[in-house]
This record gives sequence, C-alpha cells and structure tokens, in this order.
Amino acid sequence: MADKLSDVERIKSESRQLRGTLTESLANPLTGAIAADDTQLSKFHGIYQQDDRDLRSERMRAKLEPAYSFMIRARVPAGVCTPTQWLNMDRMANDYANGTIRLTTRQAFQLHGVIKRNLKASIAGINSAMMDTIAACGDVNRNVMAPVLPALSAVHRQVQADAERLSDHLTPATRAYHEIWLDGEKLDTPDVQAATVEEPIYGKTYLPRKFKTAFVVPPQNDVDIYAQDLGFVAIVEDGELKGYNVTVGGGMGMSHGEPETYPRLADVLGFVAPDDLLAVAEAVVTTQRDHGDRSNRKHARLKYTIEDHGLDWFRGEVEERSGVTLGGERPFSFVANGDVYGWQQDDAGDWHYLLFVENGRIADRGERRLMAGLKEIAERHRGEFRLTPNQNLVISKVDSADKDGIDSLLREYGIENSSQASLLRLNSMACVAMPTCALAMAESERYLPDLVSQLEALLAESGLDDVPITMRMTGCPNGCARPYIAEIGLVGKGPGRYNLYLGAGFAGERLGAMLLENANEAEIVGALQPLFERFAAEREDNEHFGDFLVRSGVMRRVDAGREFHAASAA
Ligand code: SRM
Ligand code: SF4
Repeated sequence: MADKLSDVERIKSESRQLRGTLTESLANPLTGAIAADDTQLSKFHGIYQQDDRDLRSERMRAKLEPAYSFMIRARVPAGVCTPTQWLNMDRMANDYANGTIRLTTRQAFQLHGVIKRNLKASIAGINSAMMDTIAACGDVNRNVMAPVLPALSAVHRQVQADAERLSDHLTPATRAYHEIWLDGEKLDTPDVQAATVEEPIYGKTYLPRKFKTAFVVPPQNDVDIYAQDLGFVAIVEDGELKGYNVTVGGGMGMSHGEPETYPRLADVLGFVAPDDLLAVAEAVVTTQRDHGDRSNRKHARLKYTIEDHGLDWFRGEVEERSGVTLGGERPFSFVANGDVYGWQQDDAGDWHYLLFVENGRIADRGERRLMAGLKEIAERHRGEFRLTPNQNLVISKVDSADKDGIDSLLREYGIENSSQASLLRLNSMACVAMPTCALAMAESERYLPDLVSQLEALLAESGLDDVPITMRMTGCPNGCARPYIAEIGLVGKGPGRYNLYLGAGFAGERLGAMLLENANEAEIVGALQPLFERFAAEREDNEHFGDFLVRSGVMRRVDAGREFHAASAA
C-alpha cells in the first residue's frame, strides 16, 4: 500500500487552486494570524506567517498571542528590476514593513514585519509596479535565476531571455492570486470551478515540494548551479550560444541527526538546444510531479527522486515526455561561485557596478546608508538594477556620462565596496535566521559580520588577506545561504552553536564535510587559526583554501551527497 500522503497534500488538494480560506483569514479581526491550513497556502502567494522571536517569551509571559507578522517575497525573474520598481519596494518597506529590504540568495526581494491588516495593500502595491509574489514560495517552480553581469558574456541577453521565458512558462495558472490580492474577478463559484481546467503543468496538487531553477554562463558559477533542482549551463562556442547542458537534482536542505537527508550536487543530464528548452524543463517538472515523494516532505525534493530511481531512468522519462533526445554533455568549467565586484563595461558600452550588500540587508546603519543611498541612485538612474544570487546588487546599464555621478553617490552614502569589505567579507553570505525565521536554531545574519571581523584579523596575520575564501552561515541545516558549498560553512545547531564544514570547492563544485559539531565561537576560531597558518605556509600557486584542505588530507573530498555524512564522521 502507498504511504499516507503528507498533510500538505490534503491542504493543496482541498484548496480549490490555492484559495483555501485566505479571504476569510484576512478578514478575521480577532487574531494577527491566519488559519493553520492557510499558512501553507499563503506560501504559494509569496507570503510566510512569522512571529518576532525576540519577543516570544515576553509575549507568552504577558499571555498575549505571538507578535505575528508576515514576510513577503517578491519574484524577480533573472534578477532584473527597474528603478521605478526599486523605489516602489522602498516605499512598501517603509509604509508597511520594517523599513528595510532584504535581497535574497535567489535574486528576489523580501519584506519582513508586515502585519495582517497591511498584507493586501502591500501585495497590491508590489503588483502596481508590475512585480508579483506568486510562486515566490510554495510547492512550485520558484524565482528563476540567471547571471547578472552582461559584461562577462556576449550571450548574456539570450540567456536572460531564456530564463524569463521559462519563468513565465512555469508560473502557476490559478486565478486565485488575482482574486484574493488584487480584487480580480471572482472565479470561485461552483459553476466556474466545475469548468476550471486544472493547472496545465502542475495539476491539482502542484509539486511534491519546492522546485528551483537557474541558468548559468561559465566560467562564473554565480547562481550556484549545483544547488538547483534544474539548471541550464550555457554552452558558448565561437561566441555563439549553442544550447545548454541540463543539470538536475541539486539541493542543500537536510536535518541534523537524520543521515537520510543530505545536501546533494546536481548531475548533468545531457545537452539541449535552446528551442527544446521549455519542453525539456516541463518534462523534468512533470516527472518530479508524478514521481516525487508525497508522503514524506523531508524526502520529497527532486534530488531524492533521482537518487531513488537513478539518473538513467530519469533521463528516459524526460526524453519520453518531452519528445527530445538529449545530446551528450558538452565540456564546461567554473572558476568561482561568488560575484565579480565593481565596474564592468559590456559589449554595448554600458557600465555595470556590482555593489556589495552585506548579507543582502538594505538598511541605513551608521555611516553606511544603503537604503537612502540606493533610493537616491534609483531616483537618478536611467538603466536597471540586477539582484545577484549572492544577495548583492548591480547598478546596471549605466551610461558612461552617468558613471561619475553614481560613483560620487556611492561615496557620499558610504556604501562603495572599497570602504566596506575585505575579500573574506565580500565572499561571505548569511541567511536571515533570527528574529524572523521560524526554523532558525542560531543567529546568522546578525552574527556573521562579527565573526568575519575576527577571522579577517587572523587571515591578515597569516598574510592571507589577498586570498578570496568563501564563507557562508545559516541558522539551521536547511541551507538557505548554500553553506555546504562554501569553503567555510557554518550551520546553526543551537544558540551560539554551529557545525563547521570545510573543504568545499571555490566554484561550488564540491561539498564540504563537517570538522566540528555543535561548536561555539572560541572553538570555531580556535580550529580555523592553525588551518589558516598551515594554508599560508604550504599553499601552492593560486590554490584555494578548500582545495588545500582536501589536498593536504585535513578534509575528505565529497562529491556525492550520499557520502556527505560518512565523510563528515571520518
Ligand atoms: Fe530558504 C525555508 C529564507 C534560499 C532551503 N527559507 C525558508 C524560510 C521560508 C523558513 C520557513 O520555511 O519558515 C526562510 C525565511 C526566513 C526569513 O525570515 O526571511 C528562508 N531561503 C531563505 C532566503 C531568504 C535566505 C536568504 O537569506 O537569502 C532565501 C530566499 C530565496 C528566494 O528568494 O526564493 C532562501 N532556501 C534558500 C536556498 C538557496 C537557493 O535556493 O539557492 C536553499 C537551499 C537550496 C535548496 O532549496 O535545497 C533553501 N529554505 C530552504 C529549506 C530546505 C529545503 C529542503 O529541501 O530541505 C527550507 C525549509 C523547508 O523547505 O522546509 C527553507
Ligand atoms: Fe531560516 Fe534555516 Fe533558512 Fe536560515 S537556513 S533562513 S535559519 S530556514
């Protein structure tokens, strides 16, 4: 007998294409929360119910319900947004949220702290600037990522257009979003429901779990293609886009103490021509829809479907469903998985400034006034912005005549890269964690900057301050900042306690393994200091920290996710 379906499957199936009782929940004045089932459905609309964890015990003592508020995630396909959209997001953040904007690890915007009575106005406000939040979360394809620097590739525009095309193709068809948030025409009557066709790609119960897609142009792996459920690696020959290597089955999430869950790097499935892209992507999605595990959500991602059935079986399904025979993998290689900072000029003569945004938080802090500075830049800028997959921002398509003006604004607001950051900081990322994330076990965004300061000093002492090292922290093992593919990965275990993972590849092509479990700051710093010293003494030309740790035998090499825990225990 098949295993019992998870409760989220029931909620989706009874939801009438994601409507549930969201309208009633919003209208209920007695609580700042929405109904329990609706908290699952709201995710498909880009909304998470949260509560301020800093205030939890105080509110409990006062016998008050938790300080409920909502996180809203706005999709930005391929990361591109206009200055008008930026200004709109700035306004939403100030009018309805906590006055800051969060740039995410998937090129999207997040607003935190929106209370229930402001939810509808916020979503409508976001949509008023031609941006939406549908499918930013939930068991569907999420924001499709693409590289951000046109200067790095002659085929950039084509790849970006393909990413946007695929994003449109995989967006859910339900009208529930428009009805609930935008006062669209109500289609939710019994007659209309009977006539409503099911979602053409997703069906009645959508996917078994979240699904993530990205495009990349080698040699920069800025989207971390190996962490994606579905990836497209541009193959460029003689300056022409020939097509893509398709990758499948990447993912980061795992649970502490549950070795049957693990981070996994994607495999290359084969090569596809640009014209067949949508058919192949859709076949990957529907294969996962039909074969993904719907009983155990911890085993429901595409990575486990592939582990369980095998890559050859999966390729066969995709070829049969799409009618496309995939070609053999074409050669490619990556040099780094971070961002390339500063000014770059593209082949059309436009300039692009990749701006460091520490942990993606746009806020005014002391001398560094990112929120105010970017607002003024958006008011003057005539090009675009691009959100990067590493929580940074590109001021994009700047005319040569406007470049000095942007530079002086960056200086005036104290936000230019050179004044802010060491190489370690520039290559660091932290997930949100406390106080908003319900799943956080430890601090991340609020703590990483301090730890980086301590490690910067150690690196400088060892003469390593000119060596880029990737470092990522998350408040729990879900891996939202992709820590298992950073050379130094820290994953929250409890308050002030982290697992330390080392030995991953600088281009995100190899997993790290655990060196310390449940370690405090002193133990982490104490373990890294001698390794930095040894690295400085024994480093080969241009060798990266993760590569050194594997070459020197300090850490075991981990390529396959299923070996992750065994390597960590060694
Ligand atoms: Fe994530 C859940 C934040 C990228 C793996 N993630 C969450 C939630 C929504 C917590 C929750 O379910 O209640 C976090 C909200 C925190 C808050 O207060 O804002 C959250 N994830 C984030 C963001 C904002 C981190 C950031 O600092 O930028 C990223 C938003 C991306 C976006 O715009 O869509 C974010 N999350 C990721 C990534 C990275 C990526 O996609 O490249 C991963 C690892 C890749 C992957 O999916 O395997 C990731 N998030 C997870 C997981 C574990 C999934 C799994 O397969 O086990 C969860 C928990 C879950 O789904 O049950 C989760
Ligand atoms: Fe929250 Fe964990 Fe994701 Fe950090 S990694 S944002 S703590 S779910």
